This record gives sequence, structure tokens and C-alpha cells, in this order.
Amino acid sequence: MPGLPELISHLDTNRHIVIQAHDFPDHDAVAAAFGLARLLSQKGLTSTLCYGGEIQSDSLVEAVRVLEIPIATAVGLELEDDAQIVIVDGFVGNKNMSGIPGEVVGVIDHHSPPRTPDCKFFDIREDYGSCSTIIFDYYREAGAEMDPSVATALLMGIMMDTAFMTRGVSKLDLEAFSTLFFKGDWETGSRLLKNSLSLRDLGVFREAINSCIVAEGFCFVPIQKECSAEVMALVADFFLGLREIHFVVVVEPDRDAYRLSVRSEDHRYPSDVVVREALNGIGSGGGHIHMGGGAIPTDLYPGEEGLRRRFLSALGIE
Ligand SMILES: [Mn+2]
Repeated sequence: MPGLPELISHLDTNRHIVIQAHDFPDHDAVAAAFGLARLLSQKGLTSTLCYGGEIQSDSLVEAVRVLEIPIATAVGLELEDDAQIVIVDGFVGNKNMSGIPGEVVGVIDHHSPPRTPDCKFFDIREDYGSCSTIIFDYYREAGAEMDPSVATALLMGIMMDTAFMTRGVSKLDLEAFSTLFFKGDWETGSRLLKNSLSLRDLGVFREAINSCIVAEGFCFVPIQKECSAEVMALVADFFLGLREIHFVVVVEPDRDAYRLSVRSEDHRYPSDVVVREALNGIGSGGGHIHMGGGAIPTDLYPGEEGLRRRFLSALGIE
């Protein structure tokens, strides 16, 4: 299996190393980037952390502040053309990775890739619940010390992506969780994660509850109000929590595209497979069995009912 020693063997100490989380990053992406940077620094390799776009999640902004994670947006970052980029929790080719100058040397991810990454190093473990778990594994294999702040960040990444160990959990996620739980500060971590909504998000929930359309176990939720990817995901989780619902699609208009958040609790209908089929020819999507997402450029959007029908047919309901 690929791992840290192989990644390091591809890194040139004379060139700038940049660890990039995906655009509009989440807890798992930022934690994986932070953990990897600290681990590389123990090996004498200095790196810069960045993400594309901006952090839309207030709880992640708070985590970055509390844990003193030195990460910033790639916009305005002076990067040399020969910078070596390591991407975590996503990969180039995905719509959510903004191109920054430099060479993509490595990809560390737990999403199923639309195609094999075209770079020197890649470590993709689709069976892991979080990218943070892969980084935890790197520490363990290297026998490296871990700061409490890194442990807390990785713990939050695992808790976030597995919805507190209730989806997509592998044996290694559990091992990482039980070690990090005692190494990091789980109280701070879970407080930050469990307070990611605010009163101003209630309007989005109100609209979602009014607009949802249910057909068998499938719930389609079109919303017009602008909201962050995190709030969309929480809306999707909310509907999945309804006993009758097993598959959820939340769709929301963004600047130049419609964004989708997808959830499944039925193994016969993996989120990533269904979203790719439903968006075939009009947009892009991906993710895992339990959670996924996608985007449709505004000019290709088939309308709410058109999109709902595409999902119905991808799910084989009609
Ligand atoms: Mn992740």
C-alpha cells in the first residue's frame, strides 16, 4: 500500500511544498492537510497549507482559530510555478479543486475517483470513512509523535465525515477514533461540530420542509435561499433522519451552477453512482456510498421537475 515513505520519496526538498485542501473545505480536508503538514515537518519538510475558495463553515472557521491551524485561501498566496502540490480529500479533475500554479505530485483521498489520478503518488482508500484516518495511519506507521491539536483536528475530521461513527465506518476509522479520542480534546471537537447551525439557518430549513417532494423512499428538496455547502449537507442529513426516507437530494442555485447534496442509507443506491447517472450529460458528481454531491452549470439545468425525474429514473422508481 502507498504511504508516507513513498510520498516523501517523490518530494524535492529544494522546491516549495503546498498541501491543498479542496475548495470550500470541510473539517476532514483541513484536518488531513494540517496533520500531514505537521508530520512532514517532523521529517524536515516545510509546507504551506491552502484551500481554494473560502471557508463557508462557521464551525470550521472556529476550529481553525482554536487549533491554530495555519491554513489560508490560495487566492493571494505567492506560489512558484515549480511548487509541489499534494492534494488531500479530493483530487484534480474534480470540479471543486481550483487550479493553482505548480505540479500536482500527490493525492491522498478517500473518495472514489472518476479516473485514476495522473501524478507520481496517489493513496486512495475508498473504504475509509475519512481522509483524517489515512493521515492517522501515516503517523502510526511512522511511529511519529502527534500534537494534541493535530489529534483534535483529525478526530473532528473523522467524526464529521462518519456522522459520529454512524456511516461509512471502517475498522481503521474505529481504531483511529479510539486513539485520537484520548489524545485530542474530544469535548472541544464535538462542541464545535455539534454547533454548526445558527438561528439564521432556520429559514433554509423552513423552505426545505415546505418544498420537499417525497416519492417512495426518495426525498427531493429544492431550495432557493443561498446557503453554504455545510448547511445543505445538514438539511440533507435532517431529511435522511426521517424514518420513511432512504435517499435525499438537496439542490440549491449558486452563482453559475446548481449545487447538489446527496445522501443514501440504502446500499442498493450508492450516492456517488446514482448522482453520476442522474447528472450524466448535464453535470458532474461523485462521493461515496452514503454521501455525495454534484454540480450542474446553470445553462444545462433541466429545471426542478426535470432533475427530480432524472433521479427517479436513476433510482429505478419510475
Ligand atoms: Mn473527507
